[in-house]
Amino acid sequence: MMKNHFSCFFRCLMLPMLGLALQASAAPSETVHHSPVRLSGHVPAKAVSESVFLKSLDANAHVPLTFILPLRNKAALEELVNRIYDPNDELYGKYLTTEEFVEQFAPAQEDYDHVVAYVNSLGLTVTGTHSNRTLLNVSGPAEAVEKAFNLRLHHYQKSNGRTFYAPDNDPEVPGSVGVRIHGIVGLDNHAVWHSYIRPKKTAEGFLTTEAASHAHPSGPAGGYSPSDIITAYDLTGVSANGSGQIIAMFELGKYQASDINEYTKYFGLPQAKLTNILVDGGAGGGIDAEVTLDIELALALAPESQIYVYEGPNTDQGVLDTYNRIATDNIAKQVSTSWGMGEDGVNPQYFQAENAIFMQMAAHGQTIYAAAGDSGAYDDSSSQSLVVDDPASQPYVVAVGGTKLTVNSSSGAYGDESVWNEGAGQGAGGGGVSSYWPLPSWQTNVSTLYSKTHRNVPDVALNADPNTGYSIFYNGQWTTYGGTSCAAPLWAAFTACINQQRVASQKAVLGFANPLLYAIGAGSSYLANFHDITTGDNLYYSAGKGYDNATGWGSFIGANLFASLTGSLTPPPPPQLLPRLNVLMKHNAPFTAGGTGTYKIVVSNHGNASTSGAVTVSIALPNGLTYSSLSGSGWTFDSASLTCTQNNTLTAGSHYPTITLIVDVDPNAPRTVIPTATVSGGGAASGQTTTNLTTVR
Ligand SMILES: [Ca+2]
Repeated sequence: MMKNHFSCFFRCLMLPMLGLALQASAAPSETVHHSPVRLSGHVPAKAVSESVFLKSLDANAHVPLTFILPLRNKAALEELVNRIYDPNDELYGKYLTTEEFVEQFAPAQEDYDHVVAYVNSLGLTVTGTHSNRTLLNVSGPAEAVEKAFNLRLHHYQKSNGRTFYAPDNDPEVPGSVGVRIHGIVGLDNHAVWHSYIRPKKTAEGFLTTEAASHAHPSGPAGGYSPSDIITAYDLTGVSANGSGQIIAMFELGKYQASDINEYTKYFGLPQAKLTNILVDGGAGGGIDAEVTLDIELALALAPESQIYVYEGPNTDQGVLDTYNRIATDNIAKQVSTSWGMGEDGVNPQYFQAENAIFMQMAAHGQTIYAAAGDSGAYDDSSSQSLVVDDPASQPYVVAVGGTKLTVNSSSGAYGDESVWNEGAGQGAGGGGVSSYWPLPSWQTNVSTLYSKTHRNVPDVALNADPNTGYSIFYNGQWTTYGGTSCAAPLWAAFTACINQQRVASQKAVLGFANPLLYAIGAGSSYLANFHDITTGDNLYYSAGKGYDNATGWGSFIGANLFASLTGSLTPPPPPQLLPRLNVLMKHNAPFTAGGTGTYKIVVSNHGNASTSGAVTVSIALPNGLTYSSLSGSGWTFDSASLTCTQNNTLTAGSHYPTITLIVDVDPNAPRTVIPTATVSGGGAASGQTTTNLTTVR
């Protein structure tokens, strides 16, 4: 019933908007682009500069590639996701099904087909297609890849001995393909994704004596048992156990079920309900402690949940395919990943490919937690610079940092918690500032952020110090493990319990949690819901009162945060009667230096009341673009200040006639220009600004 209602509402509201958007961004086929274009950002300059050239790649070497296609109507999707997570909006909690997502936001089938036809024409083989059409897996011999993209593939060796290949140039593709893709992943294979676990460093034999020396932590080898975690983080009064919920584990390794069975048996937990989903043939290599502890710790807090273990190969392609499978399956409403890489090792097209997947998860109501890394503020421990971890720094991911928790050795009650930091190179909770992602809207109202312009991480934290670590049964024996890898699955399991309760109360699942977690963090009930970590640092960022870039908002006070996340938000508060103005800015396919370009600007009213008084759109053009003309029915224009004014009333749910802005593109314009448009007035509570990232070729 809800679904039908929503589908109708969604269609009625969105289709006119999307129609406009499609109209505005002229289909690539209308403009013929047969001359080849060089894509950008495909040479891993940092890795190459730190390596020595060995030789050319063998002509017959097998090169797997993934073409990345951008989402259709990404700006509209961003706006929709914002509304889905706004408790005052009527779309609050109205998540999209996979079918709705594909219908509205997947790249067009004809664009996908165009790229497939191009790949076939090159003599490369399509090895995998995806239902959301954002990825296309391709493979071929090095010789064919070099010829196809007019570049050379070279073998390099890093100072640590590892070899990899990388292209000597960006790929060249026909213009008609260039406008349909973000880029190509896999022309280099320098990236290896790390897991974030730390075994406790201790002498053999010490483990058993330590376990016997105190009552808590009570697990084998002196680590935290499931009941220790429940006691310390105040979950004793929470009866939810994850029943009916599926937790997805993103993994690039394997586990053996006998380890999991021994863990559950030892602690008196029900037998684990495990399902393995092998992506691209599954992970290579043997069993991995990371996979094992992810599963065991999820079961520690949500023993009745089903665990779907998505296992893929440790390659760029394998990582994207595995995340994308979790999103397109859309059966797990909580996801945990403890695999990542320093942002400085990630290419722009890769950031964008991951981002599209995580945005789809948010649209579906899937919450993904990512370990923030184990090297403190210097995520890539080989570098001397401040780096945060991908995917934890992605804007639709909840980043989980690390603390050092101590408990009362007699009662097991929460004692003290500080930033996990054992010294440089020895392990510390990841955190800092993204160098890629701008400040997300849900971080704008936090006064203690280190950066006011870029995404701050982590968002939350939990115990991660191996010296106060968790008892894990791995490869036939008990070991104590720490690392932010332990903290992420525990948050996912906590979310499974929350979603069990929300479903039982006929509420939507939690979904992407940051808007809500930050609202609680910045509100008056913060200290009732979170342990605020105020002592220690992660080698650079210090903990402090409230949010900090070492531990985010801190760790959960289980029962209280559980109550807040299951009860306080629904029914949503009655909406205020206000117009809510939104502005969208679209452009026709890439601009040409020395030519002209057209932007279409649409102002709509998403509120529940008509506008009152004049509505103004202010446009700001960057260097490289010069004003040529403005037009649009019912608007008056001031070409000196680039403002557009409407005096007509705009009723709720409707939009004004489109504004057409024509600009001259400077012959020496930068490759990327970003104009902005801000709408204000009309009696709306606040203005709204949109940006448009335009490529100049
Ligand atoms: Ca704090």
